[in-house]
Amino acid sequence: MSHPAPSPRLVALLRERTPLLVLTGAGVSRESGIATFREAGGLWEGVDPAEVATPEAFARDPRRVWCFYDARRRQGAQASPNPAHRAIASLEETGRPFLLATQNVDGLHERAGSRAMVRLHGSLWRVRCTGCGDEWEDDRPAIDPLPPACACGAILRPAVVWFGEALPQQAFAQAQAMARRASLCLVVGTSAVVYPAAALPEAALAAGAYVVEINPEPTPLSPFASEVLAGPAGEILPALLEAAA
Ligand code: BV8
Ligand code: ZN
Repeated sequence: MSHPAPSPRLVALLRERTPLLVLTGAGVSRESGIATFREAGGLWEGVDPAEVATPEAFARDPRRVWCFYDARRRQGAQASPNPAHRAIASLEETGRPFLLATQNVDGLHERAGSRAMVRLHGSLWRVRCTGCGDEWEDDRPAIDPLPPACACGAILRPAVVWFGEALPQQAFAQAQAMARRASLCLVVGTSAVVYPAAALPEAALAAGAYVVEINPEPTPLSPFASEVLAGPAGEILPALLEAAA
């Protein structure tokens, strides 16, 4: 399938050693077989986010929320990083100032080797106690019984950021700082509707960055992007790196 060729400006910027910010959403894991949220067949089809991705939903019915996340853990455990994750991981090895800010909680960027990264919406593979506040890695593919309990007796929650909850302060501040200094910002696989993550490309544009959207579909960001490469990230990103090699 032919894809749009990157502009000479984008190829030149990729070859430079100037600061680069990459922002990703669920679309970057699509080619790993993980459902996105807002597309047809996505996670929000038939499931109201207010029922499974808010603190109120969890207080009302922790087991129902845990079933939603446990299903995603099972799917995530079966998935592997795809060429998009690997291309992004290779971008941080160029020695330029680099940050990956992901909205994804599936852990595939980490498994592809990304290190210079922040998780804006937490992790599917971490749990937090609603009682004593302890938080730790828990990579069991399936948790039984649900909801799991802490040694202190309180129930555990997924350590993800739900609607109405603040993003991890340090992670978001790091992403904002890079948005302000980046000369290039790649926005990959996000519908750009969830704030404050969706404000990062706007901040990068305002600071004069060249903002490139990589997504098969248009989003609210598309009209403002410096360049749009319409296509699947697993094909577009490797081709982009090859063009800039
Ligand atoms: C906050 C949990 C304040 C983790 C998620 C009214 C009431 C309440 C809140 C609000 C409101 N109005 C606005 C808000 C704020 C709200 C918000 O923005 N709502 C939107 C929906 C209107 N934001 C919040 O509540 C945030 N917190 O504001 O707190 C505050 C401040 C201080 C103190 C206290 C409180 C919290 C936001 C995080 C919410 N958590 N999920 C999880 O379960 O994963 S959101 C959910 O959407 C995911 O986290 C996901 O990361 C995020 C964004 O979705 P995308 O990743 O973009 O995925 P999507 O399916 O939408 O799009 C996929 C894209 O990929 C598509 O464009 C598709 O075309 C493309 N694609 C498909 N295939 C490919 C591809 N691209 C490339 N290659 C492919 N192959
Ligand atoms: Zn506890």
